[in-house]
Amino acid sequence: MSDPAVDDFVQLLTPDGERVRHPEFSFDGSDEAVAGYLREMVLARRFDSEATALQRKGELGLWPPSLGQEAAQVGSVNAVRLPDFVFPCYREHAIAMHLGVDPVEMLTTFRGTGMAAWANDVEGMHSYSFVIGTHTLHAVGYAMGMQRDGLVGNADPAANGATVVYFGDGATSQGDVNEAFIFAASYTAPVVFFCQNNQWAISEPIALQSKIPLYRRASGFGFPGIRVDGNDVLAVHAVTSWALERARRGEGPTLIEAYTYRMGAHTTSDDPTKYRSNDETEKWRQRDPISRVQTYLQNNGAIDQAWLDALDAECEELAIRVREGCVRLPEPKLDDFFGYAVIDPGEVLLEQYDDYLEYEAGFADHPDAAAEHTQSQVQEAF
Ligand SMILES: Cc1ncc(C[n+]2csc(CCOP(=O)(O)OP(=O)(O)O)c2C)c(N)n1
Ligand SMILES: [Mg+2]
Repeated sequence: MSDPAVDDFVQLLTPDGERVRHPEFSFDGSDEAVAGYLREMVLARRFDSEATALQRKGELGLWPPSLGQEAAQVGSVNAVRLPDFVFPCYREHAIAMHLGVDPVEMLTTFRGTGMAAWANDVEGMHSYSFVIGTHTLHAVGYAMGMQRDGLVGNADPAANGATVVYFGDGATSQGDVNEAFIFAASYTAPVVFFCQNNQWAISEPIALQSKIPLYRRASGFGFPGIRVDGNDVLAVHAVTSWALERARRGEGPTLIEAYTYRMGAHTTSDDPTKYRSNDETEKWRQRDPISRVQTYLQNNGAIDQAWLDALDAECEELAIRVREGCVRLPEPKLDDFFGYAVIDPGEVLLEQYDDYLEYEAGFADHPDAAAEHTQSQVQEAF
């Protein structure tokens, strides 16, 4: 599908599943590796749809779907290896799964029963950032620490590392992100700024957010910017590998704009039909990141129906594990929301706490009252 707005992006696999050449970037991995990416993308999509359904059933307070962004996430994270360090935003479920996060553990954050401690169990990854843009500064600071620890520019490439920070198109309007760009440029920090331009920041379209293609902003800060077809897992892998190698060698930051689309709602609290057209969503459905990889692999005989059936069975197993695991998690506790927020609650917060207890007591005869109301607290806090 041609789109004049995106003529300048790097693409290696068309929406019809055809491999195409690019003058600067190529994907040299095997079809077996590509099949591995397809598997990760399909499993991540299944996890995402189960989590969305669990929120609808009242088991989670909130869920930010990753539907449509699987290639951007799987392609880029497959270019990461230790001692690289990843700073994700809140929608990076495929990335977390790739790095070894247990999906049920991840749900504790969205059920209000965990403090994202799951990220501590995974090497090379920070917990999700819910505050837009702040973690770009953390990623630059960590990258500068890597420089000082001698993890950049060594003759042995395996000894070198970099950080990758994931953020959205909307985040680029935050001061923090622009400050992170300046710091990274000034100190030649080994960081890859990976922007998933999914066209929307809740209900605000990219056209309002930026008057120029986002990747072009990098030149004003003094480092390369590249726009890649974010629904093409091969192109995303090629571009991210290039940027990471450059950073690890000590040549500084890169901004990658992965041009993609948020096919679902912003979160389960949002109704996208209020601000975008079905035509737009349909246009992007034609560019689905999963179907093109599957078509490519099937056309060249790298996978067959038996392979797809086995993946389907693996998805079913994952879905059952996620559903059963989620309902077995503890119920969220009101005290935790207040208790973990501040050390000294102060008069106003204590007053709010008392008001809330009184409000909740009004539902005492409803068996699900406590769970329902503490979950709505999570929603409000986001
Ligand atoms: C500092 C800050 N301001 C506002 C919000 C509320 N908020 C949550 S998500 C969001 C939009 C982010 O859009 P984008 O960066 O494009 O990421 P996407 O959700 O599309 O992945 C906003 C404004 C927030 N979490 N943090
Ligand atoms: Mg966005």
